[in-house]
Amino acid sequence: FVPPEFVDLTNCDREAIHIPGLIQPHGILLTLQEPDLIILQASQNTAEFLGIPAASLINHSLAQFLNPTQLNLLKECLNTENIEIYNPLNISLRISDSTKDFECIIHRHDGVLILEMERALVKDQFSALSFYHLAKAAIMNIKRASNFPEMAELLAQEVRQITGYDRVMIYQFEPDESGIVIAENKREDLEPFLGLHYPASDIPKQARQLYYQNWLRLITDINYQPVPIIPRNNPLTNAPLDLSFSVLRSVSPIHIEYLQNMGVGASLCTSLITDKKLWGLIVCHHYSPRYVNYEIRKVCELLGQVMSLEIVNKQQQEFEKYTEKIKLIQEDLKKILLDNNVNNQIFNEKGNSLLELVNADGAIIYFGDNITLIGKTPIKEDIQKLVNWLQNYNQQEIFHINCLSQVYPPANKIKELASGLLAISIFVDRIYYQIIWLRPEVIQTVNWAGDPNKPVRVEDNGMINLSPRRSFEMWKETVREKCLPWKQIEIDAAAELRNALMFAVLKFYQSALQQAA
Ligand code: BLA
Repeated sequence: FVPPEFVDLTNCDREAIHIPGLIQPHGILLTLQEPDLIILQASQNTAEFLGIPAASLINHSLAQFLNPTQLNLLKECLNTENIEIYNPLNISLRISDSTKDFECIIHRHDGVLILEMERALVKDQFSALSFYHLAKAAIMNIKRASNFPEMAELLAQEVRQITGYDRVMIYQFEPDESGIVIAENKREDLEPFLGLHYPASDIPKQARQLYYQNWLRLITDINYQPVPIIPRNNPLTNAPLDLSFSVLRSVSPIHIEYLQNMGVGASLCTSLITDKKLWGLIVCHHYSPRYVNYEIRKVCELLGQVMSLEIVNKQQQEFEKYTEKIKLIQEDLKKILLDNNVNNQIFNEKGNSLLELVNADGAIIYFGDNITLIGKTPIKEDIQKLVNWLQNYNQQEIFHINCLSQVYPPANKIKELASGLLAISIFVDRIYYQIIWLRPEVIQTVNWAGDPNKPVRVEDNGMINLSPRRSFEMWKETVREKCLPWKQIEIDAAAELRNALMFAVLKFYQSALQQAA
């Protein structure tokens, strides 16, 4: 793993974001050795919160700051297996003559007890309702949705109402780990991000892995000064303290720069996890610093978890609906094939259905030497060359590819219409019967979030600046001359149409033979 100071674009996904050695300054972090609660490490901002410098706390027991009732409460909680269920613990520390109230969030990791304390706030309008009431009302509202897009919209709306953030987005990952904002609820004057597409590198692999394990993170003030933990290493492991499950973990400086470029002041982000996979995120942005207490964060996390289950259900339903639609189209096309003589005008009335069957933008019907074009296709001359190439070099019954230029270089000239293709072929009596579906380059089909005309900033020392713009440039490279991948259901639909075509062709030959005899 690479420490933040050595991160560049080539090793961005290896930045060790779980061991920054730093926390955000809106709370303090202590690591304790059980059972005597000896303080092993402390964040350097303890003086500000407790009036005692971090160095003076180390090797002392936390117990001296707790009255017997509080100490018993903490010990009782530490005796249970799942200590997290007690979070947040309301703890009052006795320091000199005064007491200080904290919301204390505890978990065990790396062999130590990690205790994070945030100032207990006087309840504001957002936290006046209990966890239970907030969550219940939101879930009831979201469940009213009659379809999946509506559900995502209601989720964004509820989360915004509960958190008071300026913008709440539901961000869904694509199979290539790039992502789309599929729902948004925002302050009216803000520019919308709905429908925009972002490259996978904006949320690198290790971050996605961490968000799969830990459902929630908060940045209360983008312009914060990170606070070091001393000593940096966990004395029990002699390695940097693992903050994967910490609530105060300091965020990657690259991501901070990203948010600064977006003009964001605070962010809150909850995972959506389905089928053991990070499906998406609920991303909240505020345009000035914003703190929400642990309870509100937990409501968001719970909504994320409930939604994750609902997403699986709804997606299954949508998938079944889609399968049903394809089936109907398929039946229709099969009937045409079986009721008519095979010729390349056969689908003339059903061009759209033929495209919809596999979600393509263009199609070529090549029966014998006749070509019929449907939808968006290159000019005939380019098509003839493509068909020749297919017949000479690619005689598979079903062939699909999402980067045609990799195997057929002249495709780079027609990438706007044919970056990828799906083809079914039948070869009978020296005659080809082919249907070839085409898809355009993905870059033409997505609504990406970047201005391609803006130059990439280059630093004085020649290093390329790490910015969202630059990551977009990188993403464009990864999708160059590629179409969206063909889904299995689409390939299967094509295969089934090939069976029907085969049947129709054979029937045609059989009757011709019978007539001849
Ligand atoms: C993290 N990047 C993130 C997160 C989001 C995004 C949502 C999760 C953390 C959070 O905000 O709380 C990206 N934010 C977006 C996107 C939208 C948005 C796409 O609002 C769309 C509207 N980021 C880069 C590049 C690198 C990078 C080039 O653009 C690396 C070279 C890194 N992003 C990066 C890292 C994290 C991150 C390291 C993890 C931050 C952390 O948790 O420490």
